[in-house]
Amino acid sequence: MMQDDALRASSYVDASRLLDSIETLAHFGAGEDGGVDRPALSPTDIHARRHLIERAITLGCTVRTDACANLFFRRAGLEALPPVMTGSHVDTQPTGGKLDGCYGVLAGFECLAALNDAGIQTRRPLEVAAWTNEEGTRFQPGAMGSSAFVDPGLLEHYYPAKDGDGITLAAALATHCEAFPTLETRAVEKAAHAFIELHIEQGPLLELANIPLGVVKGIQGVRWYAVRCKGVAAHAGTTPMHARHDAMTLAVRIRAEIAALAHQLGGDDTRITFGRWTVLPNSINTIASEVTFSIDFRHPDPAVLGAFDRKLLDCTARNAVTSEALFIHPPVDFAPAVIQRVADACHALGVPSLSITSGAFHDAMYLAKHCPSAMLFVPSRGGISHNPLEATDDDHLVLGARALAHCLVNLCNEAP
Ligand code: HGY
Ligand code: MN
Ligand code: MN
Repeated sequence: MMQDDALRASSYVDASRLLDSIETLAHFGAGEDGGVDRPALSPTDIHARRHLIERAITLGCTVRTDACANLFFRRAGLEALPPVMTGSHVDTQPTGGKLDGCYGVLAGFECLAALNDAGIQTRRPLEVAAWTNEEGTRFQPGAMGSSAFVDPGLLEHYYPAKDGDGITLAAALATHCEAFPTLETRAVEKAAHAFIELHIEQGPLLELANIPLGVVKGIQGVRWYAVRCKGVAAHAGTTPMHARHDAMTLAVRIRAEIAALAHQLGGDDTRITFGRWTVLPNSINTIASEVTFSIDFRHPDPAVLGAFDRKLLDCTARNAVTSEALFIHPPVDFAPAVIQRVADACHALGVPSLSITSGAFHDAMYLAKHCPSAMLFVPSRGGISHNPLEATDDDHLVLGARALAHCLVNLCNEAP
């Protein structure tokens, strides 16, 4: 009977309802280039959250939040057992797409609607989460909401984090409270039964393999640093080249040294990015007095990540510049039993799947500390993400939601 419910739920996933919900959410922060710019806890994020809250209420869910403005949309179960959770994030990169994070939240909503349409009651509650500030572009580090859900003690360290306008996370959270004054707070409960995050792959592997679903066994490790290089401001026209202390010249040299040591340590699996540069005074005709650049280093091997930390410290000390760690997370292995549920769902739908390790980090990396967790991927067209051109074939989006529904129902009906 339970297995029928899993297949029935997946068959009630409504393609046009899911695809329409993706387009509707994308309106909040929509750019002319087809992308989305929805910074965490910004006015556009607040509007998007209000839309989700209203939709969840029409689906018969209870809606709650927590001290980090995570949103929890819960469908009651027949028994007061720990819930099965799914979901992702709805904040985006500045030049983001409409699927990164949003797809996982909206596919969770689609599963709620499919269960309602199918008249299926599950043993356990099913709870869809929208985690705050996963991207970490407005406030560092990334995955703030999910990490604070798993370890509430982190929040006091997050409160002073400032965005580019000097607004603190604490102030942004207060604005969220003002926007939703009657939202109930989710009580801190014991661990959920399981967590599954459905997400676009954001890379090329599924498309290259021509396989529509990815069974994600883990996530590689990540390091974010800020490196600050000092110089001396001086006149661009009068200062002889030999007399300059140009912070940009120093920064470019150190960037090259760090890139070389990363590739030496990490080989072909190295992923290093220097994505954010702040130049002072940032004037065409003044030699830079200070240049701060970011490092985003990823690798699946914890030994390589540790060696990178040490060599970076050595490099910055030798060059008399400073580095600040913004985000450190080791590689994560997901729970075999939940991975199996994901693989079973792909098999039940008669769809080939590929076992994959995620190159991107996700909220599931923290939920894996809270309860048995795993992820499910659908292909990204051209492997493109964090770009307005981010896209996934409609039939893959629908297939991912069907597989998610299948997993969730089976997990929701597992005995204590
Ligand atoms: O950066 C990441 O891996 C995620 O997409 N925020
Ligand atoms: Mn994401
Ligand atoms: Mn992202």
